[in-house]
Amino acid sequence: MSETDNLIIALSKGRIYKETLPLLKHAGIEPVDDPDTSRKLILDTNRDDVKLLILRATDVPTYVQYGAADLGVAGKDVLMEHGGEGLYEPLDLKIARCKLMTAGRVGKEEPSGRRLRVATKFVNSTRRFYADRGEQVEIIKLYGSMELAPLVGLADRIVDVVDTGNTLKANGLEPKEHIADISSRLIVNKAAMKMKHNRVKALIDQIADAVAKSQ
Ligand code: PRT
Ligand code: MG
Repeated sequence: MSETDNLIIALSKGRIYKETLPLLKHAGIEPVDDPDTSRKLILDTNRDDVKLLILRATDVPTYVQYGAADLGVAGKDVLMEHGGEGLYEPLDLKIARCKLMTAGRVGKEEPSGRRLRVATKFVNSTRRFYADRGEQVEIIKLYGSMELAPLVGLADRIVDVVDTGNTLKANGLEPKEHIADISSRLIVNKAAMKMKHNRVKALIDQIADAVAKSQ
């Protein structure tokens, strides 16, 4: 890894890509391929030495941790699950904002005589949240469509990110407890921060400037 190697930035498709693009543009980086129409997973940019990796949101911290990408953009929800090993988190980008919450069926009481069952893909954050409150719960790991679990009796509660709350409402659910405010963060591989310091530092400064101007 050296100052002359490519600078690789890991992103996920969808809202993070869309909201990161203007920040990168401010830093002089513009993709030449469009991830929505291209099947490429490595996108070229207007800068010969900068490439974008398009990944699943939950995989972004892993690629950056192992140095397969130098930098990345990931939701705090995803970072709290990952644990942050091998990463610096120098910047809150204040994009893709939402809240991590518990939710359950409207008006439904907590079960008596047994532990609360909580379905989620955020098992670490969920374990920590209930442990901090001294509550013993049973956590059921799901990979998607958490909203379904309380409707079919799989769980009493879910833990998920909520933005407008429309998805919960449409499924007869309501938010219960607030766990954390979420936004996306710029993350940097620890070795890249040293070995590619000039370009990484310049990029962080330019993106910080873009964030400040966007507020
Ligand atoms: O979709 P995929 O399975 O590929 O992965 P992902 O859901 O992790 O990726 P993506 O792109 O959907 O989300 C990336 C990041 O955006 C998340 O890690 C969050 O930090 C952030 N974010 C912000 C959100 C939302 N808002 C959001 N509303 N992520 C997901 N949602 C989903 C939520 O899970 C629920 O299904 O949208 C639905 C709720 O929206 P409301 O507006 O109805 O409340
Ligand atoms: Mg999604």
